[in-house]
Amino acid sequence: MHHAKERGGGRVEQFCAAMRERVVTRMRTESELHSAIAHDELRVHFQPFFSIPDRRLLGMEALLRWQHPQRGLLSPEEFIPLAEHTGLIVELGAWVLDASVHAMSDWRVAFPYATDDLTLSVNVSARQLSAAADGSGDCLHDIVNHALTEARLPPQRLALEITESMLMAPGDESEAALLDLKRLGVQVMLDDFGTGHSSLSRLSNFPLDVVKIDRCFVHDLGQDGSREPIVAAIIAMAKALNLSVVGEGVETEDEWQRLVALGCDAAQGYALARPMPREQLTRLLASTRAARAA
Ligand code: G
Ligand code: MN
Repeated sequence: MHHAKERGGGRVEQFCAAMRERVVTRMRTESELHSAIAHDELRVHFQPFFSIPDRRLLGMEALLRWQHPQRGLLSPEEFIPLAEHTGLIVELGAWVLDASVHAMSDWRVAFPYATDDLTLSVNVSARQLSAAADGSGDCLHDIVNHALTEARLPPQRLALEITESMLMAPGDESEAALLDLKRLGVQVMLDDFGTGHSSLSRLSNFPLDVVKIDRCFVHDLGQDGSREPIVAAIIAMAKALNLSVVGEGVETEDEWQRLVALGCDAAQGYALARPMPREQLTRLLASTRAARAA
């Protein structure tokens, strides 16, 4: 009896200890994230995307990384949900915009021929879009405008990646904020398309430029025929709406070939290029310039 009771109590205690640890880790991560900008621990990596079928560089997506002093290089999945939850995403998002727009601007100065028509895309979260409505700092329109002006980047060279859910409610403040941004002259890309709840009427009413097909539909394309009709339908729909289509998450030559056959406009994925630090993309642009000059 004595033993059984001890074991039972032990389990409860173990559970409580694990919960405590999770809460403590989360609180520590949150406070560390607060100071990550000041401590210069944030990095932007860039993942190129390419035209189909000629594999010409079209642009690059800015992807946030956190160089944590103890835990190493953290990917967004490990801290963005927390940043969204606490509202810190507004500050982080502004930092990413500023850092990546300045990088793009420097590349345009250093490699004018290789970069003239490239597009920089930056992910934007719903919290960023609705910020400032509650009086907490600048609105996204002002943050984007300021970054573009300061870096002297033409607005058309910047694309904001939003998700389907951000297009959902017509007439709400986030729609007004998006239309404001659009009036600045930036492009708008619909990210991870097909996974959210899209309203097709919103899709045709809102002035989008690009649809990015979520990688779950691209995965195993060519091996597993079941998703091909979905991809074909998304491409047909995008063309009918005069939007450009990017296939995300291309990991194999097979997947690339199917996107070529289906008439997709562009592709992004590990098979083409992985996200890379700024210096590595600088080298890529330098070699593009050499190739063009040759
Ligand atoms: O939601 P969004 O599409 O913005 O997500 C970008 C994320 O996808 C980045 O973290 C990037 O590292 C990852 N990613 C980019 N290309 C690939 C790929 O080919 N396969 C997989 N599994 N992930 C990818
Ligand atoms: Mn994206």
